[in-house]
Amino acid sequence: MQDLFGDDAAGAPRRVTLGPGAVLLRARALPDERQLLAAIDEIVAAAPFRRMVTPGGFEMSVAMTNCGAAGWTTDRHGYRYTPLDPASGQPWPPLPGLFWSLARGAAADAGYHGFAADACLLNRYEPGTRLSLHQDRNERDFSQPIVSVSLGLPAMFLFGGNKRNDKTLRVPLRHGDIVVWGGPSRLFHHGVLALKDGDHPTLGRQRLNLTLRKAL
Ligand code: MD6
Ligand code: FE
Repeated sequence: MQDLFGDDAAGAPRRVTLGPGAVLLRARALPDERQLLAAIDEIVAAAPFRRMVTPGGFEMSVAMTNCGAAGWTTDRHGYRYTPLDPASGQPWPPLPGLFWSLARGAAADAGYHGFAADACLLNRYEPGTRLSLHQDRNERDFSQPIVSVSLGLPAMFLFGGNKRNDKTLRVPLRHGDIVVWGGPSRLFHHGVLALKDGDHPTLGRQRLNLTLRKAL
């Protein structure tokens, strides 16, 4: 049994299969930590985190922003990718080369060769915030995987199946972990439980998540 649930033991696997086509690469982003955080600061200076509104009229608890050729947004009119940041009317900040290359490398490690991200959604969780079970299906090409980078406080990730009420696996995600999924699990439902309070050495009382996609 792989160590999905407990604390990292010495020699715990750095690569864990979560489901068909879905792989957790523990600590895969750690060598790039400092440059990632510097790039995030630049993005957020140009396109600040904001709480978006769902088509149903609810303000999301998780704050979001984007970089790349298109950014994921939601408002009263629906979920979609837009080339401009609706808050500024300007293009989203460019996708940093490091994001592109890290996503390409992690995808290749998981068996997806030639991944070329063109968009990145940044999520910011503060204690108590959560992301309810959803599918990522606003991208044009479901043959391409999504690469997800976790930074800051740990979170409990829920990884389900094609049906909303399929049983979910609980996966603790920690600073530096990368999850790659595509293929048969590309449209699996997933979510994040309410973030527990804590104080991360570099990020303080928050968790950041980057999801790199080929949206267009
Ligand atoms: C998060 N992640 O980890 C939320 N979506 O904060 C996602 O919603 C997600 O990790 C698609 C693919 C990978 C993900
Ligand atoms: Fe998602």
